[in-house]
Amino acid sequence: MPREHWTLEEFPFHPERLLHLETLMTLGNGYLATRGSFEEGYAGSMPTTMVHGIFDHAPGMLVPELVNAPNWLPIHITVDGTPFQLVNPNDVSLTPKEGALLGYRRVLHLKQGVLRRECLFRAESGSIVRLVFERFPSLHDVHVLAQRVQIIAVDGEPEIVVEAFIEQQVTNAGVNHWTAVQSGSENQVVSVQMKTGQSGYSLGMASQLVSQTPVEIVMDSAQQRPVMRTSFKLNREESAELVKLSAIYTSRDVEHPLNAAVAKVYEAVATGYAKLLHDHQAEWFKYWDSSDIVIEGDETSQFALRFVMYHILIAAPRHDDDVSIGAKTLSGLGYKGHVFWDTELFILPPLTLTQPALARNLLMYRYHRLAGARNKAKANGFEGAMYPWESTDTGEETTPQWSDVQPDGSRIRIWTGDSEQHICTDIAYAILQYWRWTGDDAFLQQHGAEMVLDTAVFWGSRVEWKAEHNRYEISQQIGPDEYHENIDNSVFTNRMVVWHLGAALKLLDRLKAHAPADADRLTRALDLNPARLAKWNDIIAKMYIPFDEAERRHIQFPGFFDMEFIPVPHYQPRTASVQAILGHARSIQTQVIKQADVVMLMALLGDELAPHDVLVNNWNTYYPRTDHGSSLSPAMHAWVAAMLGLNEEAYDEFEHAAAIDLQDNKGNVRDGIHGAASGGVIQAVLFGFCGLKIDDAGQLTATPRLPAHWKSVSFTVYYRGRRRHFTVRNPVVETPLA
Ligand code: IFM
Repeated sequence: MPREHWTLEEFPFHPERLLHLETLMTLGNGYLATRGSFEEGYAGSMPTTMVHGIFDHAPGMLVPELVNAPNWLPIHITVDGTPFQLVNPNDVSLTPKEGALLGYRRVLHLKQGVLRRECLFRAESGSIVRLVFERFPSLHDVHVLAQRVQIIAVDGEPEIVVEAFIEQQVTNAGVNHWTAVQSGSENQVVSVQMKTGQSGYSLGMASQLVSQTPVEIVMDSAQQRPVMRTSFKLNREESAELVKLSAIYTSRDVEHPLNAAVAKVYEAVATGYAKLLHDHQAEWFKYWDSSDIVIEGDETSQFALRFVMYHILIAAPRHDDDVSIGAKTLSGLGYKGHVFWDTELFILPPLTLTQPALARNLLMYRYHRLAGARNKAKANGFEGAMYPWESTDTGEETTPQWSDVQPDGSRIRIWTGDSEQHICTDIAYAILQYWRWTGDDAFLQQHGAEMVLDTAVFWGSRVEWKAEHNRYEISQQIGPDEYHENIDNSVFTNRMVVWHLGAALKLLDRLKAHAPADADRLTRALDLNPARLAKWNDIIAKMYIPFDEAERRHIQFPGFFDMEFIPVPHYQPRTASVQAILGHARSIQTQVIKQADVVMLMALLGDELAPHDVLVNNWNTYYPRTDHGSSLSPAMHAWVAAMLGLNEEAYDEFEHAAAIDLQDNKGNVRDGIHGAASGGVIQAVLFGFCGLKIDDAGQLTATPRLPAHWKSVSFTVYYRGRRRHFTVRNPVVETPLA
C-alpha cells in the first residue's frame, strides 16, 4: 500500500476492504476523529465521528460508550440525474442507471493530516466527470471541519446538482444515544442540536456550503433535516469548486454549543478554505518536527512508523486535560471508547518523549478521576486509590461484567474489572516516567505525586500477609496474560507492586527535601503515617516473587508450569489465536500465554529486574508459550528481544506489530486502530532498537541494536525541557585485514 513514506494510498477501489480502510484513513485533531467514510455514503460503511469525552449509557446496555456524533461529511452529487455513488465493481446486478466508476484513488496524507479522493465517474447520460474530494478537521482550530470538492467535466456538458447536509440520524451500531434532536437553518447555515439521553451532554453542529452558484436551503421532510442545494451546468473541460465548512462544539466546551458552532462556521467561511488548510498544515508540520522518526534503510518500516505516530497524534487531546485515549483511539467503536492501561504504558511514552504537553494532558485525566479510584477502593474494602480497569468520563469502573451474548445464547463473565489491578502500578509508572523525562516538578508536586502515593496506599491495604510463609502475597489477580484469570501471585503484579512502593517511598523523600509543603499536605491528606510507610518497606522486603531457583527464571504464577505445555510455534501458519484453536475451556488449563507478561515486566524494569542470564531464561521460557492473542504483545517482544540482542526475533516481532493495523492481521481493524500496538511499535524502535534510556547519572544514552539492514534511525526527544536530536547507527565493526 505505501507508495511513498508519507501517504497511505488505495488504488483502485477495494470494496472488500471498505471498513479496514475506513479505519486506517481516519482523520482527527485530538478533539475528535472521523473515519474515512465517503461523502456520498456506501452500503455497509460505518461513518463515525467521535468527540473526546462524550460518553453515554444507553438503556439496556451494560456499560457507557463513546457516542457517535452527527456526520458532517454528506455531500451528494448528481450528474445529469445520475447519483454519484461508488459501485462495487464485483456486483454484476447493477444497472447503468447507477453510473460507472472509471477510476479511483484515495490518499491519506500523514504529513498534512488531509484525506483526498479522486474519482472518474460516467453518468447514465455518458457525461464523464472527475471529482476530487478533500477534507480535514483543523488542527489549528479543532472545532472547524473543512471539505472541498472539485468537479471537472471531462466529457459532455453535465448538469450538476450538489446537496450537502448534516446527518443527524446516527447511532452506535444501532444503539441510539441522542434525544431532543433539533435541526434548523438561518442565513445559509444549517445546524443541529442534540443531547445524549443519560449523560445529558449537548452537542451543536453547523454547516455552510459555499459555491459560486446560489445555494438554497430546502427541507428534506422525510429525514426532517435542512439540505443545502446548488445546481449548475458545466461545459466540457470546465470545473467548479464547492466548499463545505462545518463546526462542532459540545457542552464540555461552552454553555451554548449550537450558538458557538454557528458563529464558528461564519468565522471559517470568512477565513476561507485556503487559509484554513494552510493553518492546519502548519500545525501538522510543528507536530512532525518533534515526532517524526526517520529510518534509513527500510522503507516499509519507515512508513509504518509514521502511520502509527500519526494515529497517536490525531487521538491525543491537545487542549483538554480531562479526557484520555481509548484502546481503539477515536477511530472505531471497539471497546466502546474505554480507556485501559493501553494509554499509560503503550501510547503515552512516545508522547512523553516527543510531545510532553500532550502526555501531561493524558496524565491529568487520571488525576481528575482520583475520586472514582478512591470510590472503587472503598467499595472493595481497601484504602487509597484503585483505578478502574476500564475508564470513561466518570472515573468509575466501567468494565462490563458480562460479555455480549455468545452464539449459544450464553454470556461469559468478564473478570478484568475485578482482578486486573495492575492498572494502578501502570499509571504510577507512566507518571514517574513522564517526570524523569520532562523534569516537570510542578506537575509531580501538584498532581502526579498524589496519584503515585494514593495508589501505593491502595497496595499497602491490598496485599495479604501470610504468616505461615513469612511473606506478602496478592491473590485473585489477572496479569497482562488474560488467559489465566484470578490466579494468585502474578509475578508481574507482585513485582510491579514492589517497584511501586519503592518508587513511592523515594518520591516522598524527594518531596520532603525539595517541596516540604507538598510533602506535608500529602502526608496529612493521604495519612502517610510512619506505620504505613514502615509497612511499605516491609512489603518490599517480604513480597513473594515467584522464582524458580533451579532454572533461574521467574514463574508467571505458581502452578503455571504444572499445566499442559503447548508448543505454540508449531501452530503455524495460523490466523486465529491458539486460544481460539484450542477453545477457551482447554486453553486456560495450558501454558499458552495471551501476551507479554513476564516479558512485559522485563520491558518495564530491564536490568533492575534480574541479572542478564535470568532475563535470557525468562525469554526462552515465555516466548515460545505466547500466542500474541493480544495486539499489545508483539511490540513488547520486539523491544525485549532487541534488549537481549536477539536481532532476528526482534525484527520479526517488530514487523508483526507494525502490520497489525496496516495488514489487518487480526481481522478486527474495522473496530478501530490498535492504539497500544501503535505506541508499542514506537517504543520498540526507541527503547529496543535504539536502546534509548536515562542512565543512573541522569544522562540520556543510546545503545544501538538496529536491525542489520537499517542504516540509521534519527529522532528528536525532549529531555528535561531541552530538545535533543539523535542519529543512531549500529557501531561500525572494523574487520581486521587478512
Ligand atoms: O488492555 C488490553 C488488554 O491488555 C488485552 N485485551 C485488550 C485490552 C484493550 O486493548
